[in-house]
Amino acid sequence: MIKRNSNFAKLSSRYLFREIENRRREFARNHPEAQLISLGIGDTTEPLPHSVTEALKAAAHRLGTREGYLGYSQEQGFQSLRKKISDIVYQTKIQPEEIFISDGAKCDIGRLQLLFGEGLSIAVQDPSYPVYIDGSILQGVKEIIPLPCTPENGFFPSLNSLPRVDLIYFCSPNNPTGAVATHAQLEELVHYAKKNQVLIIFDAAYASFIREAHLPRSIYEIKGAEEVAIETNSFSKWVGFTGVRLGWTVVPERLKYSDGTSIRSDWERLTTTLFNGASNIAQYGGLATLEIEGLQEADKILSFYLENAAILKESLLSQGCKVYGGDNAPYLWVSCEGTNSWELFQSWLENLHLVVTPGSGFGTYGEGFFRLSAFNSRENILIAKERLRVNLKMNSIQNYGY
Ligand code: PGU
Repeated sequence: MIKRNSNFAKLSSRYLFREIENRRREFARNHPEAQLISLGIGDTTEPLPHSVTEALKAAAHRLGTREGYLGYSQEQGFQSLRKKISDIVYQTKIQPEEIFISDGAKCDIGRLQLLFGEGLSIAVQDPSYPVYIDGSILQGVKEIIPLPCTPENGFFPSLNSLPRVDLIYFCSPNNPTGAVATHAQLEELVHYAKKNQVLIIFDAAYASFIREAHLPRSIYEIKGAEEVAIETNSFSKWVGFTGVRLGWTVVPERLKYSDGTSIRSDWERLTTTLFNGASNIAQYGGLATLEIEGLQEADKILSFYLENAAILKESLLSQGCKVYGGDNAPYLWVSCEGTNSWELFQSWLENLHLVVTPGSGFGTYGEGFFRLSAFNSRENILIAKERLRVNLKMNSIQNYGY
């Protein structure tokens, strides 16, 4: 029979969020009375904006008519959607031809890993979104170098001592720390990449949460980034499309391999071969999001999640916890004061009936922290706040470990 891909043996047995879901389900099965609140996986909870739902409905309806039926369309996505993203997200700095519409950032990260193939040395922020590392292991990279991101370095890694790598993953606003890189920090990153001829994969999936105007929402706000960076982004968190599925990746024309050939043309070759385009219904939803009404409605929902983050942050700070993030991102990164993060996870599940994400699931430097997601109803956030108030008053965070 066929041999197993040996890279699977290098992965932990379950993907982080599957492991959390399994533990949550098991607890719920044994304690059906428990009112569990999930502050774990970053999954949107609020209904879609009205104007977007109307566009989705109309698109679905058109598919049921002879004149409006659409089959496969352009693999790169509707020209109208790429043009709108170019205008609104990138103020025309990025051309529609450089934008590839997809079924989400996670899927594009996987395809990028396929594009660059095996044998690479990569560097990854630690802690970081686990897909960068798990996917790289499957891809067969040679070496993974962690870039520690801690409160001490303001969650921005030191690049000085980094050995030669081919590729750096960088996520801002960051999952899980909620930190947003400043303009000066991204300049340092781009400068480093240019000087050392390193490619950056920049994940901007949470860019729409940035509220402080001076903070960059795209790597392409940095001069020269088109020569060193690919950017991936998504409608998932922006407008609640985690289930609808729509995202995009920018591969600039000016981005070249070491032999001077075009990375964009290989990306086009790969996506036309292995991807048949994002759902056309979802793309109409994307177009509606980019209209004035859609942008305003989406923004209200984003502000709502940020208010949730502020409520939780304020509550934890008032209990004396060390809390980071949450101001321009939907995640809080909380110190568990020396407690093992999986033990804290289990203890909060059993005692507080709150599901969190243990920091070590995001990397070695995530140990000693946990992540709280602000994606939830206000009602649940207030219940969670009350549970934290009552329980943390009686017990320090440490006492929730075993
Ligand atoms: N990039 C980052 C940095 C993310 O945190 C997530 C989702 C994605 C991409 C996925 O974007 P899509 O466009 O929806 O594909 N992270 C969530 C969900 C967990 C997961 O496995 O994707 C989280 O809780 O971290």
